Amino acid sequence: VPVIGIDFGNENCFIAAARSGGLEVLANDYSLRDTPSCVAFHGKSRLMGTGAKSQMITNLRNTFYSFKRLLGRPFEDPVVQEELKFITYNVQRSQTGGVAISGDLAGEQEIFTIEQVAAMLFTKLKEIACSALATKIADCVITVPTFATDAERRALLSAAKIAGLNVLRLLNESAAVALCYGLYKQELPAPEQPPRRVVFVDFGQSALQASLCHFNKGSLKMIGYAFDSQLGGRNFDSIIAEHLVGEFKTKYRIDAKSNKRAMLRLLTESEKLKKNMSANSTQLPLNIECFMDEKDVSGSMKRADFEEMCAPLFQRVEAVFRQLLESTGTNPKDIDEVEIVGGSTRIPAVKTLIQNVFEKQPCTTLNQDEAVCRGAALQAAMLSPSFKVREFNITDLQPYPIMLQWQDPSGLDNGEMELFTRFNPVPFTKMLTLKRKEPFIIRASYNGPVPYPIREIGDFLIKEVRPSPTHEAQKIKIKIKVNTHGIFTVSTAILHEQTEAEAMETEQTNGPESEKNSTEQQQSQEEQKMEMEAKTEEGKKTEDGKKTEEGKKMDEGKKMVVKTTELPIESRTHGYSDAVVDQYAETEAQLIASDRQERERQDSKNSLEEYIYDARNRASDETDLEPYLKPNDRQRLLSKLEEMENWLYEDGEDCQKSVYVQKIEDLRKLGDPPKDRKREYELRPKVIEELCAGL
Ligand code: ATP
Ligand code: K
Ligand code: MG
Repeated sequence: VPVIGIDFGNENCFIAAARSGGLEVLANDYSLRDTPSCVAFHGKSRLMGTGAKSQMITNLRNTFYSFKRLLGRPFEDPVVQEELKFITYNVQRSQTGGVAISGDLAGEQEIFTIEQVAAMLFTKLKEIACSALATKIADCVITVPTFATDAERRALLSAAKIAGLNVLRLLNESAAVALCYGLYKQELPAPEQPPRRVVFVDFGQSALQASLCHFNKGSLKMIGYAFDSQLGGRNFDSIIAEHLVGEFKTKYRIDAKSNKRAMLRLLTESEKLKKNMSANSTQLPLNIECFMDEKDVSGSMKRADFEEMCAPLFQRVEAVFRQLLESTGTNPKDIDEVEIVGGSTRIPAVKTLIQNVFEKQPCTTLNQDEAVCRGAALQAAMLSPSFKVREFNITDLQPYPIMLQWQDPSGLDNGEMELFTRFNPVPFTKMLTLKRKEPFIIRASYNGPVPYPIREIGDFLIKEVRPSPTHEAQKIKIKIKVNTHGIFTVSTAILHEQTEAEAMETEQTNGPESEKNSTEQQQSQEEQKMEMEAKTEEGKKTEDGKKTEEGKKMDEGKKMVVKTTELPIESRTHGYSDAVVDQYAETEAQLIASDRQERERQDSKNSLEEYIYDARNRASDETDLEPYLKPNDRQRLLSKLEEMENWLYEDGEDCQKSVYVQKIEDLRKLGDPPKDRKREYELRPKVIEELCAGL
């Protein structure tokens, strides 16, 4: 069974498949390897990918794009408000406070959450993979920006689930690139030798990410991430466009900003100009016909002007590179190589900055556009039981420290600690031990600024906690993890109760704890575990690396045992409940069905149209069917065809599939007999033909 890796970009998606033959980047229904992250409503059906992008300029209100960065965000988020500047479709606050879009679908004004829109794109990506591989596909790895927070990761997972994808792992984009490098690079240092130290720079359409990774044979270890989540190729396009808006104002007395369509065209042309400037340093033209007020406009620019205009952006690029060095305590001399991916690393000034900061020429060992999806497909293959991939160990990390706070209803033992530091490996599990008599809440939040308006990750209510028979607080061991998707969870809470025992002196387990442990280990062998005991009496925190064996600690002869019980946990996190995701999945399935219905309807309408043209041409062709029709029959057929054609453009414009099928049947009664006669004649054995000729 093939598995796929999806690079979900803000501008373009790429899909790679792993199958027995190896790794392959898939082409879509337009034979293109990049599929625009674009969804549109067009009449009765949806268009996704290339089809959606190509009709965008004539269907602005119903074409949805640039939604990757809106997933999981509250509508009031300044980032969302900022994104709205790039957007020409209608956006509103969703019922749950997130982002929703509205558009015309089949004559109705429909509202969908932004996660549903992303799911529509995933439906398309899934279809592309299914048709390219000629089999059903569900298992995949999807990449996510390294800086994506818990809420955004949950939203992305929901979107994939709505589209019926089974996400084996949300993989950080930089980790995907690193994995791609690690598996293809020959001659990596042996495990006991100093690692090969590689910086990866991914500069896409909406964000800049840099990472430092250490490689040995068979393993990679992420050391640090730095990024500017609000700086991408589109920011350069905007600066060029802004400049031209100013020029057009004085030159043509046109205010381009007053017209959304004009602005979008200007941005598109500015992007083209930007790409041309990457290859040429001479003065380059920009022309747009019939731009506004029926005026043609033109402008020009050269690379030096562009670099001057965009200097503030280049400073931000440099800041990210320097931050990577600083946060990882790395000297440029300690870096062996810098690899670049993402479309915006093609800008010459970005390469110069890399050279300046890291003191080496950037390399393009990897395919700049496809490294992310290839890495994702490799990870998918590694996680799928149907593949045997060379043993390769990935230690990824998460870029933000996570703080835990827990309250004591009595108010005496409130506490907090930074449970996960910045650059803590992922996935990672920690054990926290608390003493409690009654249910309590653990709150997780990011301990420092994140590119998301809310620092809280979630509240986790540990239920059914009870005091000991002697009314004392009891030990509760809580398993906390940042899972393989980079999502924070409180996975189990075990109450350790001392009880008097009759005969047994061993530890009893009520909950399925031990079982769970082993399955978890199977799931991620690289997962690291650490235990810690948290005590907050007198404000002290102590960490304890060893597991205390309860049974042995008991005084001998007292016949006390520890009974463990798994406690229910109520998680309140960002994102949708399973029930809502299921409901959205149902809606998506209905939309897929109605798209298919509409496609079939259109197909049968087209068949009728074709039949009419074909029959008319052939009936009038003396080298074809004309000799096989009596003049009266021919006249009848032609007028029937004309009648049908008129019907098609009037009442027949918009009918059910069955109506067109019936009309074709009706036409056939008149149109097929001459065809049959001709065929019969041509197939008639030569002998008979000769016989006839002799008569
Ligand atoms: P993101 O990673 O931000 O989600 P993405 O993965 O869709 O976005 P990419 O496909 O890596 O983005 O890059 C697209 C960006 O690269 C666009 O802004 C595009 O203008 C820019 N780009 C592509 N080619 C060139 C070039 N030759 N010179 C300058 N910029 C380029
Ligand atoms: K991409
Ligand atoms: Mg990208």
